[in-house]
Amino acid sequence: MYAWLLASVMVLSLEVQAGTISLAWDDYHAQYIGGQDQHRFFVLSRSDNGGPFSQIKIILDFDQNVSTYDDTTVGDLAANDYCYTLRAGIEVFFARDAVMPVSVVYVDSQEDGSPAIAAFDGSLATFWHTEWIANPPPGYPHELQLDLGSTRTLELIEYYPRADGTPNGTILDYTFYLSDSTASWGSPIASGTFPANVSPKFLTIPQASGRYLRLVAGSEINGNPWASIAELKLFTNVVPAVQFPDHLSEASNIACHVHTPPTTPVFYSQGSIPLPFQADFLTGESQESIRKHLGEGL
Ligand SMILES: [Ca+2]
Repeated sequence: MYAWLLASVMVLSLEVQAGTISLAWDDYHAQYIGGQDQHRFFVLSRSDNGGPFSQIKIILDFDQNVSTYDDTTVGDLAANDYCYTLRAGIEVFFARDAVMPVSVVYVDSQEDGSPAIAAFDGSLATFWHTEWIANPPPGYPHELQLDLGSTRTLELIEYYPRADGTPNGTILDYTFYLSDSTASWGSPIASGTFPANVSPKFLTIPQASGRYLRLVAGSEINGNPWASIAELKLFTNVVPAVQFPDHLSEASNIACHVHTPPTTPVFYSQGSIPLPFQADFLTGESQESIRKHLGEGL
């Protein structure tokens, strides 16, 4: 197995694992696009066995600095070649389908008047709040489990903190699980730390499906013992409206898996301009094959 990469706008690299090609990139340049109401995304395209590049995935980023993607749709890696290229763009708005929870499976704590169902009743004016009248109130971790009614694929979770001007209960550390069984949650689909403010939070979910959604909240933004959610909005079939900044209008990175590697490093140029790619060669493939892939990739 072997990989090479060509870097300009974003460095793109890959590693081959069993049945999967794992891509990673440095999105340093992409950090300069987007704004308060505009979010980054990446368009990943793939060429199979020297064929034309076609889009295989739009990877939503928001402000999460997403920099990896596992392509599990590849065939036999010992017999096929794959090349990838990645573009960065700005999301302006989305087409997307809402996934509506149907019931609460479990909540560890809820105050009278602020039940867990208020976290998905469609109103930002109502919210789930853990008990706060009790002395002392129950502390973290707090947990919420929702039934989506059937096995669903989630691509996007939006967390809206309280909209009434108080930050009380706004979750800082989070872990989400999605499973068909509340007895076996598996690995988290998302885990991390939200920005410590009351702005809406956006989480992209790569290739996850299940009937039950579980949130384990680890802390509150001001260190208080409560958790609260005005709305937890869930979406699938998310398609951003694409907008490419001029300076990122062309993909100029490429990373390839070639099933029969070359024996020695080979360097190429396009016209008189040296190509800034580096190669890690393990065993033999012809220079013509590398040239072929490189030429078609550009
Ligand atoms: Ca609500």
